[in-house]
Amino acid sequence: MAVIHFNNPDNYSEEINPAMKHLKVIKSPVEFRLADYNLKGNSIINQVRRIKDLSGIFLDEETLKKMNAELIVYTVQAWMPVDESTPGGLYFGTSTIMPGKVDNEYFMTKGHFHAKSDRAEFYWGVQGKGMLILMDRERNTWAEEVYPGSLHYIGGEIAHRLANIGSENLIVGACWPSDAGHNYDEIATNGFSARLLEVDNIPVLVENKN
Ligand code: PAN
Ligand code: ZN
Repeated sequence: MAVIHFNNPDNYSEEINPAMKHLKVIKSPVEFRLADYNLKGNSIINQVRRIKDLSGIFLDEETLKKMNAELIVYTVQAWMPVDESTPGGLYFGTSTIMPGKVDNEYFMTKGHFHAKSDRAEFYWGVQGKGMLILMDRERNTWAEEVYPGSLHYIGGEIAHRLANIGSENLIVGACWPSDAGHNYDEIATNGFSARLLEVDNIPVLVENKN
């Protein structure tokens, strides 16, 4: 019989034979702490993306090169309770995008299609002000406003990227299928067909000529 690994948010860890859970009341191994919007638990994956990791993403490469290479642009926390490529499983994550700009382009995530490209995803706004930039396979690009409580269904075959348009950290929750994977190459090569730029103090989607 399979043995599952059980870790609770206080770093408590033990192995429980599933049959032994009968009638037990236990804590989930992971907690989304509402006090600071941190994912707490033993199995959380933490990713950090700095200025130095984001060459080729922003329009103004020259300005990017002059910025502090170590400056954090965004972080991701994820709970991946099953192996990648497991059909039918789910992952939970939070993305935190810092306030800032490269010239007049808001700090944003790399953006991607899913590798299994028909896999959908939910995003929801937790804190701050942002835009979810979306692009279909015909390269039509549009954006949805992100704010605390906003809910976003990202269909399969839709590339997605988050930008922070406010002055505090933008925090966004996400839930996606464990077998979705990430295809970054297509966006790295062709970009989105529009960029979110600050024009006269407001965010505007501007056709990407590159
Ligand atoms: C999110 C993203 C996260 C970071 O969890 O992975 O916002 O963006 P990039 O992956 O484009 O750097 C998600 O969409 N997962 O599928
Ligand atoms: Zn995704």
